Amino acid sequence: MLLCSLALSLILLMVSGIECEVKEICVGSSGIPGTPGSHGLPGRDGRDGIKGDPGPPGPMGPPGGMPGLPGRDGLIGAPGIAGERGEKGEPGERGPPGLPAYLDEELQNILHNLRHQIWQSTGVLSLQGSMMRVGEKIFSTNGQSANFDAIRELCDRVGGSIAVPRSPEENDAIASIVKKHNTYTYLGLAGDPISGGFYYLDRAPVNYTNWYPGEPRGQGKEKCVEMYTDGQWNDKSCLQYRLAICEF
Ligand code: MAN
Ligand code: CA
Repeated sequence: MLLCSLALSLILLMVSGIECEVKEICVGSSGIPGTPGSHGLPGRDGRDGIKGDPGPPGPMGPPGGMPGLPGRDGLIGAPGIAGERGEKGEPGERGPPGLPAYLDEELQNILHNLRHQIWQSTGVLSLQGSMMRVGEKIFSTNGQSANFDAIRELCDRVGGSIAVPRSPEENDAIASIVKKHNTYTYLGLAGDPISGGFYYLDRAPVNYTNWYPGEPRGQGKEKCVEMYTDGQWNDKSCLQYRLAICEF
């Protein structure tokens, strides 16, 4: 203990700048280390770390909140089905005058094609034997038989009239159809019960006949005329079934 106070005194003297003489210097062995001091106080908080990733969405909340605002309009839908056809409009104003037909190239083309198609169709129908052409007239049959009124209606319906020959050539043409089908036909003639004479259906008097010898002998009671397979005529009741032949 003495050694230490001397050493300390020496140090103190040197620090304070006071000169003095120290005559004794003591040297000893180091003592046993002291026990460690207690822990210091905790340090200050460090700086904030970097921001973390966003967390997963939370569970749906309980119902009962205020309804939200209406959403925006949706996309335009597919077009609807077409409406019913409207009424026909008023005719438009008259257009400017066209070209003379012979200078109208388009019209001439149409006419040329029409003529060609008619010519082809006529050829095909003639080959098939389903039409007989005599001059301007065409005779045709559907091969079926009916009474006089039904044949008249059939021919009217297709834009023709019941066949009636007005010349030997026309009579031959009808006769060839009758012969081919081996069935008598009615002609477009009507008997007048009063006069006993026969007329075309437009009431004009007949100017060509081909009666079978002795006919007409129905005395106004047989008001229709049939054609035999040899082309000769007979006055006959109108309710028989005869081959339907029309003329156009
Ligand atoms: C039947 C009918 C008559 C016809 C005579 C001819 O009676 O067809 O229309 O005049 O035969 O004999
Ligand atoms: Ca008769």
